[in-house]
Amino acid sequence: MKIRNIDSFEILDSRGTPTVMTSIELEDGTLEFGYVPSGASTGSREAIEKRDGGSSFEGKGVETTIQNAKENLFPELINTDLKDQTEFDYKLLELDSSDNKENFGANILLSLSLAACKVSASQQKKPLYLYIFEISRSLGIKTEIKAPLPMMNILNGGMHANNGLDFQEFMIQPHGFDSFKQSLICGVEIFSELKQTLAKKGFSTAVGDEGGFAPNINSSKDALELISEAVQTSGYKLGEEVSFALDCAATEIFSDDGYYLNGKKNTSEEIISHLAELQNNFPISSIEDALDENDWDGWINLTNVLGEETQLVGDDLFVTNKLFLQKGIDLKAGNSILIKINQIGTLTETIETIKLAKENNYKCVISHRSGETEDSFIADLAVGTGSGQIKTGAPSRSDRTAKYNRLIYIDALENLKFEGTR
Ligand code: 2PG
Ligand code: MG
Repeated sequence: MKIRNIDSFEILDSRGTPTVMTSIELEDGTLEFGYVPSGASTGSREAIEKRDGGSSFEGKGVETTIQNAKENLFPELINTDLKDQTEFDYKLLELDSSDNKENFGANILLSLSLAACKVSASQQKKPLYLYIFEISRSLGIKTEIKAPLPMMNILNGGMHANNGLDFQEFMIQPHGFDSFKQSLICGVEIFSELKQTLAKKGFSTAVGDEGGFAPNINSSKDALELISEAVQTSGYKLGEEVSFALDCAATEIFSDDGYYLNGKKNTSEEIISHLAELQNNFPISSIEDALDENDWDGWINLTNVLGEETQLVGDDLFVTNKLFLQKGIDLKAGNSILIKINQIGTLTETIETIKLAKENNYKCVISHRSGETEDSFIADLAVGTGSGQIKTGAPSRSDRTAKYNRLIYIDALENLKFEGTR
């Protein structure tokens, strides 16, 4: 069906930073919106998020970026036939025609790509996750719809909090359950028990960017001890029902000469030993960005040492880009990938990367950004691509719970298969 109109708006993300929302209206009046998230600890190879510079919003405004798209991009799309997501996304790439989407900005392109997907699903009266499932199948992913295992970031550090924790995310994976809902309930109960544990010890229970607590502590061991205590007091079995997942976001602690933990310099071998030691003391099932985005040799070593037992997730390393994922596959660096739609900038490319991962037995974790919106697209993406895991923050703050709530709804409708056990 033909596109009747496209419009874009400068809105705010969960940190109050401007972002893009774009509407696409079809000839029959069907109207949907694409919302774009934004990261704080970004990989240098991510598709370009275009901002205006200047003085308003400390240079982070997107009004001029939107104006440019209205004048030079939208007229090329209005009145064209929106038949197929892949065709539409490839057209966006052709019209942008730059290497990393710097011409119009990945934020503009993603807002269009998501709006196109949502408006097509609505027009065809299909639930979004089923429409995404169809696209996935058409791109060759052999999958079924299923509920993802939540990876809940209940204790925040790094760039997402102003405490002394060098690692960015301390997550729980409630994997020992038969359904998504039971797994979620376990996560919620541990989160609320953690609040009591922190309060009893005199720590702040204020939350960081992803809804997790941000107590003023400065060691990973202390963080994991506090969470272990909360797991045990809430009656769940550590290791059997719930494991830990870390996002070290190591690109942020790396500078030319090494990795800095509490001001002390470490080599990549020392970081690997540190993680191995943490793993001897705590049930850590998954580690994301253990090393810097350019430390490929370190990643190969890490994968040799920990990869047999541990999910090693590349975020800044792969930036949801199949070229870097292919490099990782060839080098045997990591064994899993974080999937962030705005790192690559179109839905088609996102799904192509998921396909490459699945074909090479790399696990996929669909992920939010630390700057989110109320949109829950990634919940449908996780179900529709059968990706198996989702990372979308603590069960706190609507920008995070919107995704969990959408999953609760889809699960209730579809009685989704849930592969909780790792
Ligand atoms: C990450 C993300 C999301 P940001 O590093 O994995 O948790 O953070 O969006 O700031 O890059
Ligand atoms: Mg990360």
